[in-house]
Amino acid sequence: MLTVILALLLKMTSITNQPSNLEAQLEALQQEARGAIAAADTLERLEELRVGYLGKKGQLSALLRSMGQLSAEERPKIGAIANTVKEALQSDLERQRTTLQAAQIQAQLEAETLDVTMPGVYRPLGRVHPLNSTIDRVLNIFVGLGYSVAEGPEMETDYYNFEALNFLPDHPARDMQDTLYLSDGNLLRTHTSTVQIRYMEDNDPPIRIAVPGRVYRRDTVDATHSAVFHQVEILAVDEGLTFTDLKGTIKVFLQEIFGDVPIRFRASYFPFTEPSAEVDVQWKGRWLEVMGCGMVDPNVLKAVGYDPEIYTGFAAGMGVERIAMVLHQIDDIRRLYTSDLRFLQQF
Ligand code: 2U9
Repeated sequence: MLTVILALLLKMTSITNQPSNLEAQLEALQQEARGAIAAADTLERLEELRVGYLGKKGQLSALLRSMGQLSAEERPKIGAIANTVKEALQSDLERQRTTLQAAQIQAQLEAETLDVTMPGVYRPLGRVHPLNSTIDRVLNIFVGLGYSVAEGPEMETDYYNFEALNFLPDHPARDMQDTLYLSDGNLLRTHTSTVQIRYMEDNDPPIRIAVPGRVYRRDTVDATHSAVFHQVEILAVDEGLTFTDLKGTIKVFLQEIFGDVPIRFRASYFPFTEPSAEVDVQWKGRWLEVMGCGMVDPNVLKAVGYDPEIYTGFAAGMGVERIAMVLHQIDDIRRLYTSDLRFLQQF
């Protein structure tokens, strides 16, 4: 029995070692590999095939290893055939790689094609809000007169909003404006005059500043009142400034805004100015109040360390909403805050 098995094993090994058999295996390998290479549809698959057939641990190397058992005359012959197979497969792989790469580039080009005939994306054109365009116009006029623009915080202390501006603790003017107080004792500024105080603390005269900003009051909202609105205030402090300088400045400003319209000054009262006035313009046949003004009270100058014996100042303030409403015949202040495009597109 053992002899039979041994004889069989010997026969099998001798068969595999026979040159004709190796030649046939090489032939079969070549056929199979060429078919697989031609069928490869991705570069990754092609690389897998290259490693599988021609790699160090590939099928061709495995066949070549068994060449050791061939006779000395047979070895070069089979070696030459193996080389031909190797070269054939290499050239097949190279050709298929070129084909697949070209297809990949073509697919990429097609995917990235830009259709210049497609309609564009519609983006509605924005425009400047009438409140902002009014602020811009007002500031531009004062910048043209030599003023700088200054800004400051909306949350303030009692000192900057009232005390430094000559509102005494029991001053009736404190009741004139209902203030929004915060739980920590701070408040939301009721006017932008707080910024002028801060500016004067930090700068020596002469000064000329225009201050735009949001202000807060405890007001019931209606067609002409809002709890939050915008002001622009101006302040000039120098040696020898008079009420005449104030009147001239305001006249130039109002003419720039409203054109050549009649203006009038009416005596008024503010804690921070003395004397004080309100200013009206005649607009479409009616007198309309558009701003307030006055000579800075000496107590305010003293509070920031300016000597009122040397310096005088004038100041003025306006509500931006009011100016915009008069200019554009807007009947309700709330239209300025509701972002209704039918309203906004008119500007
Ligand atoms: C300092 C000193 C004085 C600013 C002034 C007015 C008069 C005024 C109102 C117009 C309409 C406020 O928005 S409104 O309700 N303003 O009438 N404002 S004088 O005076 C100042 C400012 C700062 C240091």
